[in-house]
Amino acid sequence: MKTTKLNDKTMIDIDELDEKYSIEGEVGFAELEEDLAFVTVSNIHADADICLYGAHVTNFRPQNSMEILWLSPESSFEVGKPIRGGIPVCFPWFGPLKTDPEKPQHGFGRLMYWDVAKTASLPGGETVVKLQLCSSAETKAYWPFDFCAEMTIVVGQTLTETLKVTNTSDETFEYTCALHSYFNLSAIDNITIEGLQGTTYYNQLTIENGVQEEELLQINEPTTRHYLNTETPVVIADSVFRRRIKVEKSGSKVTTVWNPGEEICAQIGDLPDDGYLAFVCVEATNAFNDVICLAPGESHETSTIIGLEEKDPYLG
Ligand code: TA6
Repeated sequence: MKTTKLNDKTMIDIDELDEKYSIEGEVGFAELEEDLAFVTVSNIHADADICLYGAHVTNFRPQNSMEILWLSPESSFEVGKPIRGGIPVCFPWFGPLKTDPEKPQHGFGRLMYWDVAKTASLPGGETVVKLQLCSSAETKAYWPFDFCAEMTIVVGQTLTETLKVTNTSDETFEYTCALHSYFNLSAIDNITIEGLQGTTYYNQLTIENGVQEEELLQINEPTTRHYLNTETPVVIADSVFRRRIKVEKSGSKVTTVWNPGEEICAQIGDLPDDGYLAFVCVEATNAFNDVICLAPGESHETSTIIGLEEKDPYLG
């Protein structure tokens, strides 16, 4: 029996997961990256790895294509620390918890093992992986509410990730969240981001609002912008990788764009000093003026859909 350490009390049985949820030639379970348990998906459309710790997609590579997501070569893969890169799930709060800044930044969703609820193969060849994190004594040490969070990941030509949160308690609660995707770039200088022109953003670094006048956003300085009241798709056009990554979303009215720039990057332990050159984060966020409030029994879904734009103008 092969097991992976979850925390002091619990172990994950990889063989048992394999028996219950693997799909021959398509879905498997493995300990990758030190001791963490992953779901590995490979189908006619794409390959993806999903770490059960954090319900964290670390790789997504459509067939005949390069990796879409960026994973830090210096990421820790250790219970208690978040994975750097891929798609961290920030839940049930985004950024620091205002009422208690001692609690972990971006919540505990990325710091806990999620259960496997289902795997399935769709008629079109896509693969569905459903993970679940419901309230427990462990989550209540951070946050007092009863909830059930379900992460549905569909690996196809696009990667669709949906976080559905249900209030299973008898009181109303609020939460914030983000699907904090890191995208793999040839270099930050080679990209433009389309889809945000005319949108008001909260600049977290200057603590003021601005409106993006330019049609194309270029990142040439540290950037933490939360674009407000926007649900439009964003395209990251990379002139050297010659590809356009399309990031669509639903259930989120804030789009966050983050790149730390050189100085801050050098201070972040799990990023290489020049790591800021290799990625940009474009995130489906619910925070700021888009806090989610759920009455007992209510649910909310936040989705991000990531893929390559079919028509690639770089390729003619
Ligand atoms: O989404 C942007 C942001 O909140 C930034 O402020 C920056 O700190 C980033 O996320 C990374 O946060 P992390 O806790 O993963 O280092």
